[in-house]
Amino acid sequence: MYKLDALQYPYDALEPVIDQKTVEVHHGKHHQTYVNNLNKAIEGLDLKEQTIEELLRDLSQVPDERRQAVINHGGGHYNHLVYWATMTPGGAKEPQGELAKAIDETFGGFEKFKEAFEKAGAGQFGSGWAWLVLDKGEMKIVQSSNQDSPVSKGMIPLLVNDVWEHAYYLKYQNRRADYLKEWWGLVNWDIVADRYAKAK
Ligand code: MN3
Repeated sequence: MYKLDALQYPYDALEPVIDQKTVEVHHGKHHQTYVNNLNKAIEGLDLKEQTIEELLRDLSQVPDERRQAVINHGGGHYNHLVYWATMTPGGAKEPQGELAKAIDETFGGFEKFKEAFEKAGAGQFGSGWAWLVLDKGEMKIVQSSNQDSPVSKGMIPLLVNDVWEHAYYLKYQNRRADYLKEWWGLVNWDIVADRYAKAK
């Protein structure tokens, strides 16, 4: 059984970039529903106790007829955990140290990185995610559709933005690009740096 922990911050903590109502529904309803449906998807299976990340890293543990449900709802659980974690209020407002160096070397600077990341988010057709990942040690921006998670492809997520409409629609309606731009104000780069240090 997986369970959804409370956020590390109150529902209004991401204001004004993401309004309280959106966070309330996104965490309390959408995310909670993924957890509930994940538990239904694995009900009765003889799986070892493991984190959701470990489960998604090795989907061969899941029988064929349940696998897509675990990808959808397990991905829905895990992807949101990364999303909430990297938006924790406080922390550095831009990358520092080793992380900053890697971003500069890979993307030609922080501004260029942001541009490429926003492009990935805006260019994701329909529902999905924009990610900064390490793929076999190489830093990359990738997209994923629906609740597909890069961990199932062996990548290590460092940062993610949710571009499903439920993440921004109440405040931004069809203006996904504005949400992507404003969202930088929420990223806690200390947490991303920590993830990077652990991933290396
Ligand atoms: Mn979402």
